[in-house]
Amino acid sequence: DGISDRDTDVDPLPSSPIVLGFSQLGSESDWRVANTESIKGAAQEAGVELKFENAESSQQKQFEAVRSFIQQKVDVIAIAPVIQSGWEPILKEAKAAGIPVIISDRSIDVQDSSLYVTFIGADFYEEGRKAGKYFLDKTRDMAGPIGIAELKGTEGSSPSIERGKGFRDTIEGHSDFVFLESDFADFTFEKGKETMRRFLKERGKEIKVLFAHNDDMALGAIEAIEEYGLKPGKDIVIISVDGTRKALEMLALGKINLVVECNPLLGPNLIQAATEIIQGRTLPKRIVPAESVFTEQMAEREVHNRKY
Ligand code: GZL
Repeated sequence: DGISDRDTDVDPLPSSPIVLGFSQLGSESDWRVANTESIKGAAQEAGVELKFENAESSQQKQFEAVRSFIQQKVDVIAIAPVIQSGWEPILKEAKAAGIPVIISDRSIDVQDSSLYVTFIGADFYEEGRKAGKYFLDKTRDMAGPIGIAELKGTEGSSPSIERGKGFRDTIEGHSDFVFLESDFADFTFEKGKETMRRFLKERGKEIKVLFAHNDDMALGAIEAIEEYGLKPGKDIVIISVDGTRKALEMLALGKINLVVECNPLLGPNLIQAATEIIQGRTLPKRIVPAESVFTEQMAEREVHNRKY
């Protein structure tokens, strides 16, 4: 009968381009800028029409962006959620409109996981554990009490909550350590510098270790530490997360002692997931990008590989 036995269970890509509405949470850090560029680049390469909205760290603006994507009847919605709570109502509106949702970068706290197709993002708890393990190694020969300062990211965001928990869970039970100072600094250079200035004013040389939840805050803290007259990476052990070029340059200079990688290049994963949803494929509920750690010894080689 001449009918080909074509594989009929996967729809061919629609002739018109896929329209993806993406609510990006902000532009607070080098990581975020790299993440945005990765997503825009991957969409362009795949011929996906990207509607991009930057919420400048406002969850309310993210809700408005998602609502506008629903009104425009986009094919898929993707969200990088600034904080993990409060997402049920808007996700129910997307579900009612029959538009699939992908969560990208940070995770959300919802009872009904059918409200999104998949979450593509790092294991922040594991990143915190990596920081804790390094901290234990690095301070093994230090006499206690070892004062810790912590620059937390955005309050209520999953990376900040999970990195802090992974770090604490790894070092608890070691009585030498004491958290002297811990505060939110929104993942930005400026807030990191300002907060570290305050920590030093209050605690000075008692601070032996700084755990910064991202590179931008660590870079700000380095300036505050040098202004104060101490040597970052020497007088204060500094651990950071992300793996940006600027942080690896500080690592090579010995001003940061460990950078835990958090990969921002999620664009290809996100575009692939959106395409597969439109093709009617089923996706895993969770997609975790590969990532490692950078030590001082690795810095020289690695700093030249950084794309962001
Ligand atoms: C982590 C990401 C965090 C980065 C920060 O996936 O959400 O937000 O660690 C960024 O640099 O601001």
